Amino acid sequence: MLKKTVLQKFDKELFKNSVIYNVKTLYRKTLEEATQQQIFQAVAYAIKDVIVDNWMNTQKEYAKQDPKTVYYLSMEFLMGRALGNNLINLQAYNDVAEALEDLGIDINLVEDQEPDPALGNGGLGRLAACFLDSLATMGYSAYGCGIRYRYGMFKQEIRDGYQIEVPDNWLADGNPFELRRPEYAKEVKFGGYVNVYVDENGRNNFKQEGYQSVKAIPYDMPIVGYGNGIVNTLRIWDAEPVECFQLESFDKGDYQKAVEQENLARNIVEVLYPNDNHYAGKELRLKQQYFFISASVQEAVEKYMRKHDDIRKFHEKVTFQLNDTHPTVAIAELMRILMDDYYLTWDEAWAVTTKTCAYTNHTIMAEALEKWPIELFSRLLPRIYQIVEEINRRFIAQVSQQYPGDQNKIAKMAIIYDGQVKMAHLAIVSGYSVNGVARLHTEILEKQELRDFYEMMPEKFNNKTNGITQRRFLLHGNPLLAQWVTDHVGNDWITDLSKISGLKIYAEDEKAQQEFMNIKYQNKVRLARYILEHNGVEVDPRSIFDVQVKRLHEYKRQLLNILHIMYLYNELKNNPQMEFYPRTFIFGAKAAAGYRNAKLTIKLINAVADVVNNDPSIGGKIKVVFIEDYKVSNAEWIFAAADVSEQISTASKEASGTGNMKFMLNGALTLGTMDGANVEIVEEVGMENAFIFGLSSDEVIRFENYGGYNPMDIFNNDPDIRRVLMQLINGTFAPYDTELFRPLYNSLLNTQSTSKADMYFILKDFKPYAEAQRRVEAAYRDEANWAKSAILNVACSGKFSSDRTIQEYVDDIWHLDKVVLPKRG
Ligand code: 26V
Repeated sequence: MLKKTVLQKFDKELFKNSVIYNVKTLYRKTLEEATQQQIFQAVAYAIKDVIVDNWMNTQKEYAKQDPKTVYYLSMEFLMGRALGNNLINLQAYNDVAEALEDLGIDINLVEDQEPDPALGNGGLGRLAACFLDSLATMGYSAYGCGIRYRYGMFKQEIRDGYQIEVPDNWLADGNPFELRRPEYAKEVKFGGYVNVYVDENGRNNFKQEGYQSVKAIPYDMPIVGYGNGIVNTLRIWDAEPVECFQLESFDKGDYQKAVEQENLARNIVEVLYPNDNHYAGKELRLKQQYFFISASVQEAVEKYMRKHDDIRKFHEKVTFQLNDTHPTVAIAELMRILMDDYYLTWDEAWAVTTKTCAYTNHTIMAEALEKWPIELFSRLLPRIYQIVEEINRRFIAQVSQQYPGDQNKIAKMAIIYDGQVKMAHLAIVSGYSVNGVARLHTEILEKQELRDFYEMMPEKFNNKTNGITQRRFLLHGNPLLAQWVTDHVGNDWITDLSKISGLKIYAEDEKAQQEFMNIKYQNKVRLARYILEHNGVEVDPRSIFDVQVKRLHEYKRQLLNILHIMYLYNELKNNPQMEFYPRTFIFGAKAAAGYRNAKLTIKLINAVADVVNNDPSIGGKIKVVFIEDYKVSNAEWIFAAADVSEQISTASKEASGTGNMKFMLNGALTLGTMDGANVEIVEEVGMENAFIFGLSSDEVIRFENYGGYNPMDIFNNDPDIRRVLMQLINGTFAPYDTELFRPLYNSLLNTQSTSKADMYFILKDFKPYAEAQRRVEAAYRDEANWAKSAILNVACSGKFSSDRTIQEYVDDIWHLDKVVLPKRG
């Protein structure tokens, strides 16, 4: 096809020719005739051409150097668009933008043609994507292993203020960056029964029979390291029916089975479960888990055996990181392969497995804990269930030995108990590492949620505070600020974010402050344009942009935010002359499709927006905007434009948060509780450069354990709060249906609802929040001081790079070897 370019020396003419050539051969068109989508495809293929060279070279070098490899096993990878990110990491973004300009093409429009690959829900999936970026950039051999969902996270449309879920057919135009690898297909078996045969050596051989199977086909996506020529692989598995029958020889049973197998293959990778933090116990979900895990583990073992002869040393070259409990069947699958395919004894297989698997916990929310009914688990995965039973039997024996006669310990710690398989317990018992995702979160795991396990095996527990990639969330998302940072401290921050601390000396520099505020203003203009285009709402870029973007969940307390806006609106109506700095409240959030209160909160936000935005009597001082379809691509613009970062979860509930870090990196000030990584953010930047309020996690946990909180007391004693709550049920924001928001009212006050009243302490934290918001306003009025705080936030964000996080995983858990590619000519 085309002569290959070497990445360091970008050849503009060659690239332009490549785009023109691709448009011709892909679509039989000239550039002038091609659609925007076709131009995107042509550009993407031209870039892929460069990437594939580096990809081959990297994998060849890995084969030669044979470094230890991490397999990051995850049900979710929230990658976001690839084109812009690949250009950034190839250090070719500006060159390509220029080359396209020569052709009369705007790179932004080309990027905008790419569907946002949204194979994840929220924090957990986006963290996986940031980790892959860091692993490649730092030269570590790594695979991401996941599922190639046909439909990713639904697209959100807002109609009449309600969320509508629209299917996300992200593969409709094809994915130019992926590579189908049928030669690495694997068979995955479900159901049937297990027979034991004694072989000629007198060994028991376990064989699954009468099963249905699915063929797993891997698709590889390149993960481009920044400026180092390294390209790792995200391997996502598609399902196809196994082709194994001749139609003539079908008897009735065979035919039935063939149809069932085909349906299994069709269904299994159809759609990402759009639940975040809520376990539903769906059979198809367990099928998805075993499907991608079995294929990934099989491939990891085969790849290892292609180069090594002793499977007993597998753990010296391979480690599996389990992204939450979703991939935990990997433990039993590895045991199965080692025993049934490689004839290791139980003890030998256990020795390998327990040195290979490590588990990350991402939430303490009880409703997210995965517990599979024995009936379902053993029916779907009969051999895997046998192995889990044996792990459980041996573990219980160990607990009984250590705590003789303590039945309660067994009840609390068993892997199989009360008719259920508890995946977190399996992961903790069978892995060599258990980590939380922020210091506070890990402490809560050790002292509360996983206390029994921590006491029994403290050496496994460790903290890995999350991080984010500055390449996507500053260099790509905020080019103006990125350039400004580079102008002041050089460009080392791109691969070593600790270098950004060099900005500290400019925090009080008047010129720097003005430049910073000017950049923020331009980013606010960019977002305002997006909002006008997509929402039809006009917002003033001179107002304070106060932003809460994240999944919608009661514990994240978007409801607190909107109730406070209702309160502010009441204040302004009461006293139109009061001092009030204009504010734009920006929300973005998807709600799980079946989560009633979450969806109703979206409706409430939009209902309040309708009233407030159209009330001339407040003179446009408050604007409320709900950004439709919050996703990685618009997130980049939102972070860049934010003044205030709302991180207001009920203390103890948000394991870490990573949005909080993206805001900080972009110079927004945190308004938040002492929860998750907020604690560490404040530790880095200083209390005086953030707005902290509300109950502490200890206080929340004390109320939860010992009672003593009654929201009705607050309702009765505080007229401001009472007024706001009454407005939920008197038609102020829903004159056509006064009962519309009753469930939200009930969740705060009423014991009619099934759960406790105000479980998330919204009323308790309301006045402290309002007071913190007053501090925000006062601070913003002092522009120089605000700029100083904002610059310090950027300067102190170094710790929150996922590069730092990954280095800690490497040092404490994975022990990977760093790979440096030899220089190429
Ligand atoms: C959990 C479940 C439970 C079973 C059903 C489907 C499903 C899908 C996703 C999840 C993940 C919930 C956990 C999660 O996303 N945790 C978030 O992880 C972030 C990265 O560590 C962290 O920053 C957030 O605080 C935490 O909420």
